[in-house]
Amino acid sequence: MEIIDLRSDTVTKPSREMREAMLTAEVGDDVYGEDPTVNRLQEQVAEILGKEAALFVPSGVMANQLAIKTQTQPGDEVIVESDSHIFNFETAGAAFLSNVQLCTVQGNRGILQAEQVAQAIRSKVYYNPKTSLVCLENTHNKAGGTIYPLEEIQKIHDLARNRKLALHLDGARLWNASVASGVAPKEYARFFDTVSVCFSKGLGAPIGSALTGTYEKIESARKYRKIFGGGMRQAGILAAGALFALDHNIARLKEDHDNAKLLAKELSSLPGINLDLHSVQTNIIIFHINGRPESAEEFISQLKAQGVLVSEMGISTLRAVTHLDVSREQIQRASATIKSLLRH
Ligand code: TLP
Repeated sequence: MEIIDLRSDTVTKPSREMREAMLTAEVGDDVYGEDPTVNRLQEQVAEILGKEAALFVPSGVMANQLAIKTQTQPGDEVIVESDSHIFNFETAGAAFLSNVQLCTVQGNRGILQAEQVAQAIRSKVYYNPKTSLVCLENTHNKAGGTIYPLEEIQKIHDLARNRKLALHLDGARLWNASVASGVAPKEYARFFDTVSVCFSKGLGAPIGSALTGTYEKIESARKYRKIFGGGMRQAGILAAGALFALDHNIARLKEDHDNAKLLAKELSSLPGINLDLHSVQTNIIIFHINGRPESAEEFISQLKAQGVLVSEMGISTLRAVTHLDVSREQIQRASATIKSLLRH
């Protein structure tokens, strides 16, 4: 049976061409800073994001956690959106690794307004935690791949500057935001002190993320990367996959966005499914089932038996993600499978 895997855009496998680029990569020991391919990737990413420096890391979680570690002190507080990846899916890493507490603020489709952030900043009384960092997520995963409006980012940036807070962007899917909105990654990145980006989601590389920022912050992150166990040796093999992804797989994200819209439209017309079409702005579809099947878990196992994989995001909430390993035709087939399942 053919499997159509819509659980995440992380499930893609490197293409033959990407593997060839990895096979022929020039390598060296990156702990000594001597891997030419890693260095090239870091320079290229810094350039794309308009930052002084970039650090190649094994995962998106490590990039976010390094951003928190380098911009807080133990006992500080970090403002994040309630549905953010940092709060929900990073195994309490901020508490574990940086000894900080997270202050969650509920956004609208994952988007925070500057006034909400302003209200969450602690006043400077000695018994209050010190607010030191604000983290935004663009696109916002759990909200359904929503895009941050640039004007709101600018307002949050101005607020952060006035209140002397650092601002980090979890840009695991910044590439998607950029392709869908037409706003260059640099344009988003200029409002943030640090930005993380990922090569192993929509871009299809097997491994790797990067954290970008000033020389000073990235040097500090390099030290913590080593402490966290992320100092890699001949990582140029991986960096070559990421470079290939940057060169070949950004513009094509539009296909994933078109496929997501097609699937979302089909799903939203089905009785028994609730879906906010306005939130489907990139490659993620969050939808809710009401009544039958009774739970997301049951729906997932019924769909799996038909060869369609989606993921659970709550008791009755599911997520489907489009990516470079699913074609339009497969999207149509997945949609037909879901339709027939709901009819029975
Ligand atoms: N997201 C994964 C799961 O962890 C939910 C997925 O399948 O979408 N930031 C954002 C916005 C993410 O969506 C993810 C991964 C990460 C960071 C972490 O990246 P990795 O998995 O590389 O550590």
